[in-house]
Amino acid sequence: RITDDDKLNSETFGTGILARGHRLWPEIDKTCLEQLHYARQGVGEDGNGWQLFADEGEMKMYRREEEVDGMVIDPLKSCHVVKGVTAREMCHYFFSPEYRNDWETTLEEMTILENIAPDTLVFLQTHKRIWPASQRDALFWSHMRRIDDGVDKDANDVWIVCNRSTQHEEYPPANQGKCLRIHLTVILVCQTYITETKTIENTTRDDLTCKITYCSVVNPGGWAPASVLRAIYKKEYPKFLKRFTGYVVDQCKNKPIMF
Ligand code: 6CM
Repeated sequence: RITDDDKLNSETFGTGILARGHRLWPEIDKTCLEQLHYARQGVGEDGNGWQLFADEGEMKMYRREEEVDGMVIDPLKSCHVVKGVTAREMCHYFFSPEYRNDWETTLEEMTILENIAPDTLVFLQTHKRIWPASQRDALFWSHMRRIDDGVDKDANDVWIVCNRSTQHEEYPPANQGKCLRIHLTVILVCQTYITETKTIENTTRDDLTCKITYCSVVNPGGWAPASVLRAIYKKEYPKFLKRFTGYVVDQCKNKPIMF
């Protein structure tokens, strides 16, 4: 059980202090750094094999067509720019279970299997069945942290949330044959930019710009027709990013800024 003292310790001593002793910690730490490096590479000057499939205002989404054993696992990379919120706020709403149902449109049910630390949770989610495919579930750890490695020199701060599939003894895949288990790796990287003439103390929401990179690779965990899957992704990913970012802007509007 996480107490208020633990939460305070995590704020004082920084990321991972409470999760560090956990069996998943080495993998969580390594995956976050790898995924951050991958997200920072962008899509390159000439697209580098990335195809732009959604281009709406500031939001751009790219994918690569990839298959393993006949299953579509197209990696996705997207960037967006949103005004009026911070990187931490964006990550807070993406990570925290209490808001997930407000913005996640494919969700049927969500359970927290393990509360490792205030910034590290294990989730089991069942997603809505999309005809004609079987229903899917996902079991994954989720970790949120501030990045302080000095790489993004122009940004005021950088926050990430990384999600990756894992196993849990009590919840094996295809339990009772109901769902196929998808395998996912997801990272949300957010950077806050503040109008140059402002300091943190006199910043208002009009001075904030949040740059977002969202990358995901989802293995559907069992055969699904490639054309159906690609059509679903093409529709659902832009819908998700617009809805989620709009939701965060809305939630933050009349609240104090959270850096
Ligand atoms: O990253 C997103 N959401 C996070 C919190 O829920 C988390 C979850 C990812 C699950 C991604 C599942 C996508 C596929 C769901 C439909 C499965 C149907 C398969 C049908 C086969 C034909 O990282 C946002 C995810 C937005 C996805 C559009």
